[in-house]
Amino acid sequence: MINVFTDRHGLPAVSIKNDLAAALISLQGGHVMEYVPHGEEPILWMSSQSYFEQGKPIRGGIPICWPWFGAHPDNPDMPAHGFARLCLWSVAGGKELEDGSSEVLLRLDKCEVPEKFPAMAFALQLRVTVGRQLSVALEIANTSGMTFYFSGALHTYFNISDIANISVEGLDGSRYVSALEPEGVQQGAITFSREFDRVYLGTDATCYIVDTGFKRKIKIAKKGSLSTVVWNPWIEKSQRMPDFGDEEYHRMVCIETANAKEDQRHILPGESHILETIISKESL
Ligand code: TA6
Repeated sequence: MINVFTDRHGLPAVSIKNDLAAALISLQGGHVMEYVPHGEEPILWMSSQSYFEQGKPIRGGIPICWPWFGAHPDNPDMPAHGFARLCLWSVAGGKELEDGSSEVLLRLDKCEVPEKFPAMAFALQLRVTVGRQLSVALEIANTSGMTFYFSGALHTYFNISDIANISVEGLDGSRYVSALEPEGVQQGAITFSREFDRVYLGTDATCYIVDTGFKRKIKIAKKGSLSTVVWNPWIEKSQRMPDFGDEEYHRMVCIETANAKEDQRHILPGESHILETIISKESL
């Protein structure tokens, strides 16, 4: 069942419930906020301090970072991670699929705060498929007469039992860059003992969050991406973020399906690019 309603924050939202899972999407930012396979711990994490206001990013779930990842390359006045997550999206369609999953289409054709952002002729569509797995596919169409360049990410926050109980597999041997440390090559699985913020490059690998506390693996496959961002803010950065509880870093990790850094993309007039993350749960 797919239901469009106004949520308790006064924002338009879409709830999805079927025999396999439940999900919740805010039209603020085209933002998948919740995904819960029946009988499972939630797969996505949401801060208890998140803003839920039009024009502000939601802290958790799957923020859409577009048309730039991180700080704007030229203009420090521009918001981090682009404007797609700040705008109000619209529902373009929804249907139940034969395998028991549900599909919702959202669209963003222009940003609601155009005076601040460069005129870009684009059409964004987000295809969200909820069932045994969660697929989120951002389709970027160039409706202008010129080639345009962009970077971005599906900046997914995952719900974990505790940062001490997890490791991340799939990036062994991948080169990374980071604002926190010199660039390097990943040795083995990733574990966490401090602020961690790496962009792995040249990788189309599927990643796994191995969580011994929840006795599960979360599988993160992807398409249209050769960069993966792994982030945990740890305590000092958590304390600096007003929409992030000081101790909440224990319960989350970001594994982001990206087109970041050297993996920025360009789209010729009339063409499009799809960035897709496919998330599922496996037993340990
Ligand atoms: O994806 C990692 C990152 O770029 C971190 O550096 C941190 O800034 C995080 O994104 C959150 O960014 P935000 O603008 O949502 O606070």
